[in-house]
Amino acid sequence: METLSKVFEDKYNKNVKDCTNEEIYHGLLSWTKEQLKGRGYQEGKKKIYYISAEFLIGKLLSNNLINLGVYDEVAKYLKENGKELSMIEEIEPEPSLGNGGLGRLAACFLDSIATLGLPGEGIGLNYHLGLFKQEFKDHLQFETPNPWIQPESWLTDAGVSYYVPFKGFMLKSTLYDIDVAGYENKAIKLRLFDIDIADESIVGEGISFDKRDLLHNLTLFLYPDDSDDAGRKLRIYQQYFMVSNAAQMILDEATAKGCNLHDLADYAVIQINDTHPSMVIPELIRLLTERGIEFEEACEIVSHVCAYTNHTILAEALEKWPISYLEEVVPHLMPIIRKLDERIKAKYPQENLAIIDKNDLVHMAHMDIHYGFSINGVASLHTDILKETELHQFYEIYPEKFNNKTNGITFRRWLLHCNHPLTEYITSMIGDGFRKDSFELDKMLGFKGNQDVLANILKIKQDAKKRCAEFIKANTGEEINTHSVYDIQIKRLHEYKRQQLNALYIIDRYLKIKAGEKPQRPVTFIFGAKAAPAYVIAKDIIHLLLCLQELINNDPEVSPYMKVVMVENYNVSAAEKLIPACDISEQISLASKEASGTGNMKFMLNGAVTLGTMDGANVEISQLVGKDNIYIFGESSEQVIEHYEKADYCSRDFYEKDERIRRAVDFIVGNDLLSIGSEEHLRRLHHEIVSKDWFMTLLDFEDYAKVKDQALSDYEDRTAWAEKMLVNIGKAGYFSSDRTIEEYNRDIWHLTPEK
Ligand code: B1H
Repeated sequence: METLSKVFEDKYNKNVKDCTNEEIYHGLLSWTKEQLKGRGYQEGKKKIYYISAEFLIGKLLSNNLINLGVYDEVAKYLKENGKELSMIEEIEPEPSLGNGGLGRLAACFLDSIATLGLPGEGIGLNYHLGLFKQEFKDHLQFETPNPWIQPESWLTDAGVSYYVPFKGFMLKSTLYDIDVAGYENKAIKLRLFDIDIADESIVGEGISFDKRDLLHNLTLFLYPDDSDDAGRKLRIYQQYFMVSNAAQMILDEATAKGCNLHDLADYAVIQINDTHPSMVIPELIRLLTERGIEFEEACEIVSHVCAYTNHTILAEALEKWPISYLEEVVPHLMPIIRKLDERIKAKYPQENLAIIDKNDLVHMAHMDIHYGFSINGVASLHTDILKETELHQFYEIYPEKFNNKTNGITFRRWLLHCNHPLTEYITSMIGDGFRKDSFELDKMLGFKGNQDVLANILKIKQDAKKRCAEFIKANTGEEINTHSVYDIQIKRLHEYKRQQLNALYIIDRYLKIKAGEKPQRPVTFIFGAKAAPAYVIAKDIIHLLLCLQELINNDPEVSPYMKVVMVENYNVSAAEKLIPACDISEQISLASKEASGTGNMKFMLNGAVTLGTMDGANVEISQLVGKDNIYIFGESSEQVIEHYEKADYCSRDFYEKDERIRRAVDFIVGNDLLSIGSEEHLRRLHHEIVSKDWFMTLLDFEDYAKVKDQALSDYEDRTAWAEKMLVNIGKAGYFSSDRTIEEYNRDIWHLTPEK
């Protein structure tokens, strides 16, 4: 710790004892950056370039210290000098370069790529204001900018820039790097492109800004709202800026290593994370032909370099850009995209395989599938649905391209960092091998039936719940009972994720308590969710949850038995505080709609029991833990897909026939809530549920309520519950992103790990 002490002396001319927490944070930041650089980077002839519009990396200080293997030493050193590392962590701003699971997955993957010693990097954009910060006022969501970049930060100017051509102008990029430490291994880089002239002062009220002022707005926000034409075009500008920089850099790096472009696939493999980076395909072809390669050969080369991951089957998220937009933003790509389309049409005339459809829309995913060598889904059920339904026509012509890569999470952040007590306890039981080989967690299962171990696991959970209650108090002002069951649903707000189903259960329980049915143990229903700024119904659901919070928590007859808390500005840091404390993990999407989910894995690893549908990775979780250790409800994905095909689901039938459902749904527009909230929002939501309910909330309500009641009653047998917790922890090894990345490398990337 001598070099660290010296940092404080050199930087502030003070002993660490006399430094403020801010000074200590900045001292640690520069010291840690030096340590990372000193470790060196994973190198190799062939490299994986993981291109993604989102990297939801979270705060980096503690994670870097853990991966550098110095966390305990630094914490001890600070303690000896009267400082708390956990307080220093609070100083760090959280970058918000992602929305949710897709961005967080990319961040977990970088951690695992570095840890496994694979040469690679992430490529994305340096959004100055990231995703918006969420604020609640009058029980509504408001959005404000989240400026996270400070004069001293984890970003390092790489001294690299490129010119990116748009119609009528060029933009010069600047490249910033963030080092991502491997766990007890060298680092890799996250490379974020930016423009120097981005100007935060153009942001007006909330997060409004001139969407056409491209010279100043290009890298201001992550996915600014795409509810209008200007917003959608800005997205295309951002995407092209990202991939043109990436393609130029990839070709430069390969050439510098001796690549003659014909052999590009020996130097580079590109993983296209959803369709946001799909323009990298025509852009690479454009650059290769500019450098003297024939068009046909350029197509061939690119088809051996690019691989595509699909993260969703929701139609609105599968990008289809009007030709007119592309002509306006990147006219030089259109001749290439047209040729790519013609080649396909010549071979496969079916409309549903076309890149350009009869409405002049460019299907980005179709381009990826035709011109990439691999396409993968993110959980076994999701990949099956892609093959059998959504992308069946492609599976028929390219069966060999399809493969599954079930998502994973990095245990460094989602166990070692966020849950020190559990990590230490597991280590005391089975040693520390699980930190590098996650499957060793399986050894925990040997302690099933051991009363001491079960008691310890319950104690660790109880302590986590106490810490979490403090966080909730600070965030929401609400006091919660630490002996209540913590039932948690934290994820983006979307109708398919069905926060509204959970809300209906809460209303039903409230009505029961009002009618005199007092449960033996209280439950705290905890939510955290941001709604896309233009997603009206999602915002209405937030409104409902906040109104329920107000009503229930202030009703002395009910609040001893249940409370509702909606955490404001849910983000990675909040997740780290909530997940260790969770008893019941809500994973209640309509079956077939959640491609994988990764929160489900984080909860399981921290000893929560899942209440979920047979959707996404819940299916694999249930296979691993067995039916006694998970609560499954609702219709299967086959049944749901059939409902959509036959268009035979009618929510109004459920509403009219089922008294219990009708009472809960009508409560949304009853006097209790109308006296708290806004009539416009509540009525619109009520109407949506009764007359549309696109994600079949009412269909699954009864089973959900039954199974949830069962889980809450099983919770009372504390020993039996602790066994369920133990099994969930022990079986979580499969969901390490190290396993996922090993599979990507084995089946798709074929890189040689550095020892
Ligand atoms: C996932 C997205 C996504 N899938 C469009 N797709 C976006 C699509 O702003 N946009 O335009 C943003 C995000 N995100 C998530 O990916 C899935 O819903 C999860 O089920 C999955 O676990 C995660 C990682 O694979």
